[in-house]
Amino acid sequence: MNFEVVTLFPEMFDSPFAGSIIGKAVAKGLVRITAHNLRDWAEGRHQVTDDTPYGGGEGMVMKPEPLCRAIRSLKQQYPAARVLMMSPQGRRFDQQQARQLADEESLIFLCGRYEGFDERVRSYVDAEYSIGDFVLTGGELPAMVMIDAVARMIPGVLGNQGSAEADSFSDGLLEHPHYTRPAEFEGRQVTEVLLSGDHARIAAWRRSQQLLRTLQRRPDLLEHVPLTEKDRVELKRLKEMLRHDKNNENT
Ligand code: 4GT
Repeated sequence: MNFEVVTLFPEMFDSPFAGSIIGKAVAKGLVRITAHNLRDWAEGRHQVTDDTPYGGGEGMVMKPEPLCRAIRSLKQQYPAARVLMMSPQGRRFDQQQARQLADEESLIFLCGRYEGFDERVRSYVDAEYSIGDFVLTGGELPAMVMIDAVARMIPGVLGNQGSAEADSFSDGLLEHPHYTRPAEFEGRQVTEVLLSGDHARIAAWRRSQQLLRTLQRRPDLLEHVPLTEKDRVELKRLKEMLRHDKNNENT
């Protein structure tokens, strides 16, 4: 899969994907990440990419011509590519979209700086994405976040395919807790279930822990997840357990 990034700071993309799992996927040829300098598509001796806003006001606006030339040139090279604009006004990026975008052959990321893009660039864009309700100084970090989340969903990128399937959100629930050796750490024992070797019991415990975690930390997620009848029974038991714990808090 090709990730083409248009940015004023291409060097920002060097180290984040150098080592690590994504770096290995690049080495294996599963993923290609190319950062392009927007300046290369700017005109004149000074290769200006920004200008003052019409109507006045603070800051600078990214000129439309260099961005549109960049899009045209990259689309010529990758005709199937989807053009994604990084923007706090975009639709919220989530795991479901990471999975969907991983099916694409090529993605073009537009990273803004200053006050953002001239509005007319938006008509050359397929989708606008935000990674959360906060403002950053540029779209580069959001693009890196999206590239990491999408790339790890490509078959073969993660060593074992099971870990992508077990991720938080992959089944709509948060992940169960993880433990490794030692079995006792600072007086705290790993639950006997995980040491039992009884795979059915371990699976049931983990599912219950997923439900409990999600109930305690992200109850909003429970409104959309498909739950089995067994899940519903367990969830009811967990809710009663929590209600009972709460009633005993003040006694
Ligand atoms: C936040 C996000 C984003 C920014 C986000 C244009 C100039 C936007 C700076 C850029 N901030 N981009 N994509 N929450 N800032 O995703």
